[in-house]
Amino acid sequence: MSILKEIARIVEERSGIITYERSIYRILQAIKMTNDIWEIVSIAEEPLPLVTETINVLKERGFVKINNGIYLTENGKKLLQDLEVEDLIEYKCKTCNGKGIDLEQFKNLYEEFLEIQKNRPEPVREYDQGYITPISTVARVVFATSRGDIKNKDVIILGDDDLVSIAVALTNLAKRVVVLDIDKRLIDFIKNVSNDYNLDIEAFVFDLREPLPDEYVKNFDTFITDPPETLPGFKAFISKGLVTLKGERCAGYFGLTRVESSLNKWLEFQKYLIESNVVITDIIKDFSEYVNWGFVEETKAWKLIPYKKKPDTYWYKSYLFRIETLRGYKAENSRISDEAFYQDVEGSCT
Ligand code: SPD
Repeated sequence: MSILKEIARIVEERSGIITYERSIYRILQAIKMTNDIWEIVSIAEEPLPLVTETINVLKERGFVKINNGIYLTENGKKLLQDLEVEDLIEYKCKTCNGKGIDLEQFKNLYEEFLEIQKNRPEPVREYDQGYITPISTVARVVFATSRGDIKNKDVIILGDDDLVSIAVALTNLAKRVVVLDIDKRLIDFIKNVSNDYNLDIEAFVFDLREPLPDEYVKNFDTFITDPPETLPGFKAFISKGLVTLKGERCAGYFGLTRVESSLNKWLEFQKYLIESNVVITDIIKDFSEYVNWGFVEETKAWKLIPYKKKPDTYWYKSYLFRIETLRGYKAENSRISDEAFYQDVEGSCT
């Protein structure tokens, strides 16, 4: 059995996450490029518990040593040579940072948003919060605008610690902006900004586990959300989003990570979209970068990492997805059990 296969088998057995030889190869690539655990997870694009378990096995086999970082031993360096492990170089556009949009025309909007968000409420663990950088929020809105989903449209945001509602309203393009969030601190903040800047945002405290009241059903052209990454959590948020849409050829936006979801889980998410008769029109890698949240020491990730150091770069990123409803699409407006929001084996950042 090849060494990659052997390690993959052990990691899969211990972590409970499907592990491929390529998963181990990618982690070796990442270790070749950086010593920082958070960066390794980010570069490898495998769920954090799979990465940390792989590092445990590599350490047991004498391929790496841990000293406030992950370092290859002489044996480890030889392993990389034998496997001909290559660097993973991203030839990303330096102007748009890979987002694929030009923000030049929205410079003023960005500066205004940057100022407004300075006093925003900080993320709390209870609601699995963790917001994206201001530039990521503005880019999301500009991207949706470029796809024709904002101008003269009724837009709803389901869960909004990213303050997307404020950025949408600042464009002055949407017909209507509605935001629902369980966190009263956020809704109060958005309402105050809306009053101060005359933005006309309709903001309500609402627990998305509950069925949506009639006034939000079939009333919007576009929904934007950032779902929890368990399968029930994803279904819950996306089906609620679909319920809000007026009909066929309406759009939805959401982010998905590789830190908390393996490609096998992505496949489950995509199967759900197909079953719902919804099509993915766009996927953009690392579109959103998350500002490191204050409660990292309370998370499963903290317990799993092999040495304790807080992240000092934006390591947690999500891909941006755009979907469209097609004829005969299905959406469910039911009550969702709390199970939806529990972490699965791949999650670690709550
Ligand atoms: N609690 C850490 C940050 C969680 C942010 N969740 C993002 C999910 C993207 N689908």
